[in-house]
Amino acid sequence: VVQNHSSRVGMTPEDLEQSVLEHLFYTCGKDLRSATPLDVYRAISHATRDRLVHRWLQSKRTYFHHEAKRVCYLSAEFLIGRALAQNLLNLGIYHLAETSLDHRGLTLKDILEEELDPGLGNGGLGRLAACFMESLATLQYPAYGYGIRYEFGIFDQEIANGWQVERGDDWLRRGNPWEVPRHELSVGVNFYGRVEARVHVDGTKSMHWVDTQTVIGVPYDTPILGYQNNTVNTLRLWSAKASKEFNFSVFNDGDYRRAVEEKALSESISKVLYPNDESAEGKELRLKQQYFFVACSIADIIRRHKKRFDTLDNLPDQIAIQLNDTHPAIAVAELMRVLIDEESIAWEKAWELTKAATGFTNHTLLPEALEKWPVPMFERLLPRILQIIYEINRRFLLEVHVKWPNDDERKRRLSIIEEGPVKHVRMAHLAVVGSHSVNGVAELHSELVCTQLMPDFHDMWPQRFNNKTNGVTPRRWLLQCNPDLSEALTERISDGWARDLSELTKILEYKDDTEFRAEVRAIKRKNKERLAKVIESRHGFKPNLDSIFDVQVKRLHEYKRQLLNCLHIIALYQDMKENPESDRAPRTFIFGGKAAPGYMMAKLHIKLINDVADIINHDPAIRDRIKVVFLSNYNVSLAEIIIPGADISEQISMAGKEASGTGNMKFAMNGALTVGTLDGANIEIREEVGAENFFLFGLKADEVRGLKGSGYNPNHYIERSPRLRRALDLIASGFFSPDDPSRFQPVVNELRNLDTYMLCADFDDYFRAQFEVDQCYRDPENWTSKVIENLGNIGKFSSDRTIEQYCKEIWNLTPCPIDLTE
Ligand code: 26M
Repeated sequence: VVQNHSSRVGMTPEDLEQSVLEHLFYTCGKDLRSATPLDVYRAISHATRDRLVHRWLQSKRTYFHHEAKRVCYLSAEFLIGRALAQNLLNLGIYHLAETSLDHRGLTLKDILEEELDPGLGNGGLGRLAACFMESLATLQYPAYGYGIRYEFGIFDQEIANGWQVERGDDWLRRGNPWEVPRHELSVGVNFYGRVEARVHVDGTKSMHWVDTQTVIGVPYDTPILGYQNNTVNTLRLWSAKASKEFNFSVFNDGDYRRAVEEKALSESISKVLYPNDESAEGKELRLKQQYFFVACSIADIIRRHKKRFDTLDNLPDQIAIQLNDTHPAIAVAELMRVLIDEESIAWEKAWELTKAATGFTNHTLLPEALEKWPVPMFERLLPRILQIIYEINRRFLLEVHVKWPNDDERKRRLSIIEEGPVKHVRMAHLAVVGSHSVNGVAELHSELVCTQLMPDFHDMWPQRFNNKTNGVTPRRWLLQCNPDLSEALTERISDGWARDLSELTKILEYKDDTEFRAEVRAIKRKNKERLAKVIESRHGFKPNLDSIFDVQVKRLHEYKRQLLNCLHIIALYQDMKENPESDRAPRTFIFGGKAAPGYMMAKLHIKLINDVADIINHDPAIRDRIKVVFLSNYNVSLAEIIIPGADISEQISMAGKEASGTGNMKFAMNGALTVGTLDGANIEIREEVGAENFFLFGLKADEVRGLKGSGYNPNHYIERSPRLRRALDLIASGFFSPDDPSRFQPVVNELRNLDTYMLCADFDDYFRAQFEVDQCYRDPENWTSKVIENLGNIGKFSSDRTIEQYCKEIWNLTPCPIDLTE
């Protein structure tokens, strides 16, 4: 029975109010008088979820009946952010909910704050997966997201005495109204054990992975709704449960304590997200996590396929599997294992199916981020998978041999197995060999994947490599986070931009419209006010709304160069102290971002920023011409407040290191101007918005490479830049750390001796670009016209465009609209 006509899912104000009251009563066990804001949040969420259910079922039915090809997006991270506001907007009942609550003296904005932000990702890669899921639903493509239901997401960051302190993120403590467990679809996953070869009477041989320890994967489904359509796709996250049989046997041995211990050990697999971005540690639990969610997902994919078809021959016509970085790359071997060991398909056929189904996206060029697993560990944990990888490699190296006979050096470079005192499995190699498509995430990055990261693979299969420049969803990153700007746009160019962001070019017509310009400025001021209130509540002072809000929010990493930003602040401070009359625009420097807990240098950079803030913010000579704020616990919901309030977006990575960046896009979409290097997607953003509307500085990627090659010496630059020298000397003198004058020696030493990320080479040009920002800001009309040029030309960076390209050029998907009356 289709439920779309019942009042339980009706869209009138009366229906919605009725549903919320019923959930308050029956789901929360409360009446209006005793309801807390959390109860109201839960009731509204359930009422909203009810309105997704029939769309969800109808989406699944439609995909099944139409035999529509789907994409399975495998990702260890989905940084989805809060769900309620987004679902209300996509359902088209946000304002309805707002007015309903209003009538009862409640504010929707406050209720939304009750939702805990699911932090199931580290940063860009996880957030990209979330934007992709939203775009896929909006464009009506059949899609499943597969990942891990971490019990603890990315840690909560507190700042104590200027240092980062980590706290566990118990994001499920208030329950989660958005997920539905599907116990009946649980999957068993094997670990350890050994492989037995059995020879059959007909002479054939089969392999059996035996004496294994089984862990159960329980799927939890979250609905992903498209923007004002009926498509609801599924994000399926796996949670680890100890298996019964395994427990029983131990219980029967009478060792109760051990039984409980081993149960806890099994369930630790999905316990916590690893908080390292861009650095891979060879930890066994991490490999367990990867195989766990991949094996569950592959089993689920095969089960669903077999329910509809009696053959696996058409698997690649029905599903596309996309690997979000190498974290799920083991899927290549696992799919081979299932096809060969469980479905008795011959190797050649299985390999053809696997390659045709699989695509791989690379997100980083940093060598320390490339995943490789020690063979001994791999063999103990996943003996059958290792065998299959060896066979994949043997056949692959044979192919290399045919193409380049007697080139052992090339074979060594290409091999999936890295030789050495301990052999390692190179996951990126496995992913490239097992895929029909390999893509980078911005033009420059994709180019560097071919020429620097994997030149031998590119030599071998040039057609396999392609680019898909990242994008972000305009529903969350404009419509939801910036309602005033959204309304101003819609008033001028109607509401089509939210589905087709290229329509933003229509706003360029209003570039010289004084009224629109004034409105753009007023909106920015209001968003700065909103941000200023957050700063005031946490830091006890309210930033000057006339100052430039200069923002760098992203994970802390040396290559992203928060330290360069900090050096600029120190230099500006010294200039002002020396020349108190110097007439520069007041600025509020805002930082946010988490450092990996074991990344000592990044943590020291946080401390430096906070110590610099402490001195400068309290220097009476500076008054409020410079303020520095490090906002703790940067996450998706904080980004939704910070980004619309920014005047300047800092995108200052060393050229060639930031694969794409996606924050850069969000800022430009919200009326900030970029100070940036020619790195990642910055290059394409500048191309789109125009060089005159972008503050460019710094070395280019090939210049960085050239300098590195010819022996880079930071002292060469330090000697020539009095400003830089003075800033470094000030840090080294202990001026910012009087309680521990040598605290920042490691920072200064790194810059003077190595300067791995070439801050010294870029410093003077950065300072110059920042001076131009200053000059420009003094001319509000000029500034505003640059802001509008950015807005009007940012359409390319919608994840809808990115997803259309994946669908056409890699996945071969066609839209499958959902008709509720069918
Ligand atoms: C690896 C091993 C163990 C634990 C964690 C990891 C790991 C986790 C996340 C490694 C890398 C991770 O993320 C990398 C990442 O976020 N890359 C960013 O991807 C974005 C989306 O494509 C790009 O915009 C960014 O430039 C890129 O840095």
